[in-house]
Amino acid sequence: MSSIELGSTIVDALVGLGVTDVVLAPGSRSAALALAVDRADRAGTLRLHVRVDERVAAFTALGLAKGSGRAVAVITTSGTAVANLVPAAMETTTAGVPLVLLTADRPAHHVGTGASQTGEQVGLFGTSVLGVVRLSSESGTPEAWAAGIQRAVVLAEGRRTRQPGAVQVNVEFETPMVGELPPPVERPFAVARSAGHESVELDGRRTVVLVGDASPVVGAEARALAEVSGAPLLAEPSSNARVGANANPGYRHLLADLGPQVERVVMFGHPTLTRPVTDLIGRPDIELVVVTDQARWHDPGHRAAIVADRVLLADQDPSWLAAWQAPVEEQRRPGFTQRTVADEVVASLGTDEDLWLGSSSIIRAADLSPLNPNPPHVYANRGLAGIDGTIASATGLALTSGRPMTVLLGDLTTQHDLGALVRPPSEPWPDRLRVVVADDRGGSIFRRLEQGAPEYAESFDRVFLTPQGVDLAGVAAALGWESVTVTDRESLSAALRGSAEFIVARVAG
Ligand SMILES: Cc1ncc(C[n+]2csc(CCOP(=O)(O)OP(=O)(O)O)c2C)c(N)n1
Ligand SMILES: [Mg+2]
Repeated sequence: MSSIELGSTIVDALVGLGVTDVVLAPGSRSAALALAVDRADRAGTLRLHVRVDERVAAFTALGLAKGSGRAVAVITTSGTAVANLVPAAMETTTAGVPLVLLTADRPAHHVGTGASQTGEQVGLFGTSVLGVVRLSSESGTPEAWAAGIQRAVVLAEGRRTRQPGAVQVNVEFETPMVGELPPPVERPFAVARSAGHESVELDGRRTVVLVGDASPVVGAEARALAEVSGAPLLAEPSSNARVGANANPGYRHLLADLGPQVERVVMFGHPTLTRPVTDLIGRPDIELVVVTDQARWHDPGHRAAIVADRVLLADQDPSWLAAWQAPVEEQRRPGFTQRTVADEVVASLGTDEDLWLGSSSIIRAADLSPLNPNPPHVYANRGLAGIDGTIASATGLALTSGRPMTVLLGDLTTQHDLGALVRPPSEPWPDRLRVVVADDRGGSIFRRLEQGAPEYAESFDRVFLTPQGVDLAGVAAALGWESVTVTDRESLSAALRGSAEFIVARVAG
């Protein structure tokens, strides 16, 4: 990828999103953008305005945007030029006027080296912008760049937030900064709706309903859509949609055979758990429909064709659903494993209970566990999938739900949050909060990642696995929890039926 391709793609995307006016204050680092907007102006696809002073350029853009109600883009070179946009950014963000600040920059590795016209441009606008999008000619693809421009324009115009303002798009251009412009590309964009009441109608092409981490309300909505239309339901463990005849816990394995036949994915929530799912939603040949009523939408593969608050899906061919209902033959590791613990815990809970899953292997194990016909509400911190604060988060939820809460998590995840086991005296505390630790003595997820390969064996234990050997049951007992250690399925099952508040399951790593 090159700077001229990046400049050209940004301008194509602005045109595709309905931007009609661009103001340019010339410079060197922004050359690719300058050449691309000049061509678009000559072709009549947008109107270019050139000003020497960036502050004047930005206020001119403000006037254009205020008059038209549409986002106007301002292009600057790197260095102090960028800071000249601050006054107009302050005014537009406060007044609710849509502006896209395209600030050309050097590649990040030049910042702080004394390279010419190079300073910290990201963060410069502080609270004067609604958000920052970062693009670089050294990484990404034209699809990714165009998707970034789409997010910037949608945010600046407040299409989903109803709060217009300024958005910075900081664009790193590597040398050579000029070259032959590639032909303009027409880009169809996801129509990001804001009203939330209208539904988008989808035809009957072969569709799967994919549900990542989602609230019980969103999970129920996703399940209803799949069941009404007869579509397969691919539901992660914290989707709250993992139930009913359209869901199959073996969906991850079925994707290998049936994935290539998928023509459309209707996605709810935030899927994060497995590679086959990430690959599916990044595929160029499927139509990705993102259903969300939030301002931001998940689309890591930059493929969303539609972003909508609600959809109606035409009936699916019954043989399509039947193919996804086939039982899956699994190869399971023998012995007492994270999978055994996940299966037991998921099966032991009922509809009037809550389950909080820790990050790392345990939530992926639960992704293969048999469906519970009367499932609990399931929660997890999947925003950034940290192993921090898991027990404290579940405690907070249990304090509002008033329902019995079981937290199921790994040993390092538990150790990370030991402070949450201290019950503050005289403070409100959940009536029934129980912790189940799948203790395999270390971060065993890393065994299944790239760093688990034999060539890194010498460093593996120290810098990835970090086995701690903490007597977690002893620590919990010292803090007043009724704790027990179990080493097989039967004793775990008995402990789950009993009164233990802190169960350590010693599993194989
Ligand atoms: C706050 C935070 N620090 C580091 C990580 C990186 N990380 C992901 S999984 C993991 C190990 C978790 O170990 P454990 O809880 O024992 O689960 P296991 O891998 O054994 O299933 C670490 C350190 C993270 N996700 N979050
Ligand atoms: Mg572990």
